[in-house]
Amino acid sequence: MTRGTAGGSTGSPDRAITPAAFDRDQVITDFGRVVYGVTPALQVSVDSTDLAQQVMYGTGAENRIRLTVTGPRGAYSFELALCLPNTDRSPVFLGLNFDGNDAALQQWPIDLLLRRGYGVATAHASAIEPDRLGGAADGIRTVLPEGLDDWGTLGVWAWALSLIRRQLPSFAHVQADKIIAIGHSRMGKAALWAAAQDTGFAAVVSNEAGCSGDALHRHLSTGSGHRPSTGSRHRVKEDIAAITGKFPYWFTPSYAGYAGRDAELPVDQDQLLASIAPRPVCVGSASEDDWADPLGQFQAVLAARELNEGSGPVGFHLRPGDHALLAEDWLHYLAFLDRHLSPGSHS
Ligand code: GTR
Repeated sequence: MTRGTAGGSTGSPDRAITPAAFDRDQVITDFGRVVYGVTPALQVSVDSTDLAQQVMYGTGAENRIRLTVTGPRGAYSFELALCLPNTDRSPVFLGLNFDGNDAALQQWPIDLLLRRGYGVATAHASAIEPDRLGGAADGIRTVLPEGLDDWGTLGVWAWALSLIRRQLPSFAHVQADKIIAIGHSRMGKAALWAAAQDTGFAAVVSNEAGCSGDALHRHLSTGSGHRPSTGSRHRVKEDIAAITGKFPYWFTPSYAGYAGRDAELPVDQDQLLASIAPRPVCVGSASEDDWADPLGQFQAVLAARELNEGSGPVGFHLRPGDHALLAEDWLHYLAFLDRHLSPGSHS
């Protein structure tokens, strides 16, 4: 099967591939090659240790677990927080957090999620690979084979999400085939990339992932003004130049080569969303969220629905307000997943 834009040969700002030309495997190969870095095939072993720190909620319990990943250059540990409702088996949201597990469990509406029959698993992204230039020298990569320098930190986080996803069924009451990748902003980018590559994720929720996540590149007019804002294009706060200027290490080095040439990228984010079908994808946005680019997100969702030809739901919600993952957002995601995760999956 061929794709209209593989290899970026057209360079047309208005290019979009047709459903007939859509090739999921090629899309994933291209995103690895050009955007996030190719995920290496890695042989690691994972052990879990119960840290015996249980907190009881009326609706369930929270446990802390140490995951130890052993690779060719040694062992590396990080903590996982796992909250499960008082049900036989439950679907579980799995997402990385910005500020540590304690902060995440305070910020996320755990009681609500448990009450609705969903579990939550989370780990601190920077405990896996520090979110800074040079962070690779202090994170999980230090126990993996040397020479993985073209692999972006978003790619490492996505790989870690898959690693945790595969570990979760070893804990009682986790419904193995109902693990949902979730993330806000940069963690949403990682969640999408994880779910695109790993079909073991049952669904993905991308909250305001924006540039290089869930917003289209091909319709934007960059803030630096090198392309006029005409037609369907609109100005955004963040484009490839901006994001690779601030966070070069999130991506494979060649991505920065598309700075100022966003529309020439051989892939676009609608293809990432469409590659997850038939599994459900839900995108959330906020009207004042300049980072996420609500219009670009909506355009990506519409284009993804066309590309996947209805083979899987791609949801969208827009709420008033700014860049954040709020209880209100979780309510939308619960409603979407109650509807689209296969029935009878949880009580
Ligand atoms: C910004 C970044 C955005 C988004 C955001 C966040 O600085 O440029 O793409 O990821 O951070 O993660 O909150």
